[in-house]
Amino acid sequence: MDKHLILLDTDIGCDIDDWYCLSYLLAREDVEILGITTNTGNAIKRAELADAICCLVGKPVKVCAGAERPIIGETLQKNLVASEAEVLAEDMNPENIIQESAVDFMCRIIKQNPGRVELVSIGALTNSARLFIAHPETAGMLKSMTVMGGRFADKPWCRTEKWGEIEWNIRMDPVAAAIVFDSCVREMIIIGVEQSCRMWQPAEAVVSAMKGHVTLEPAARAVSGWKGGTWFHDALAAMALLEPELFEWQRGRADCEIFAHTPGKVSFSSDKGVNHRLLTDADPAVFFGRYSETLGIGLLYTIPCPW
Ligand SMILES: [Ca+2]
Repeated sequence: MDKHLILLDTDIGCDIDDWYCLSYLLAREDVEILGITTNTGNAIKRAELADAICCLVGKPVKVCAGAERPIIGETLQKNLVASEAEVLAEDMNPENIIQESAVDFMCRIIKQNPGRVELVSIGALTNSARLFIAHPETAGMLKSMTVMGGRFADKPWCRTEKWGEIEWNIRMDPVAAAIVFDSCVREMIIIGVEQSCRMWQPAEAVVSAMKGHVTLEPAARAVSGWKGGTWFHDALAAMALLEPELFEWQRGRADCEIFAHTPGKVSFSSDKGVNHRLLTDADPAVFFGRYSETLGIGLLYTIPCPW
């Protein structure tokens, strides 16, 4: 069986769903993570956290710290500290982090595996956009790129007052998003927040279900004091890539505005002949069922997201 060769670009460290996503990828027998890059504030600490999580399951992965700031302007990321890293402070080993620019690191991995690498972006798109600027040929050498980002539709469960008009990952670097959506990646897989925000569970259910799991129990420690609940946006993105048959899709083209008064506003035009694919329906019961089965935990979908 040919494994999925994944290159993961993440802002792990201050929103727990990156940790849920990485745990899902590590649990899949059909996945080999070729490398991890990090982005947004304190990227080095985020890299150390990602490395520590991989080491917990005995699957060390090459990890490299990437861009902390967007391509243009200052970062909007207020939480510059990767606070979740404190949970694994004793497991961190800064010497494991690859001392190379994230762009060179990504380029090398893609060129060593032409046509086979699946780039999964679950944070700001800065590293990917910088890669495509410096080495335009790498976009066409990817097997696919998965983007967790954008808000493409109004849904009763994804109201503007809660989620804003511009989704977080795109807001972190709208110019990078425009470059990525405009690139010549062969298969662009897009998960908007209007679907991912449905993947929510109360914190107490998560803490209870994750008890005893090698990578998820420390994640549960990080969320144990949280009021309300916890989202699984990034884990949905990984599952949508690896198990697309579980979900509904539409082909078309995604775009990101950068010159309008709302930079970061995205749109999607339906077109069967275009190589962008947007997730249009994801059932939370199906998602949590598969997530629990893959991780061997008892996390069941109990109540819908109250937002
Ligand atoms: Ca993320």
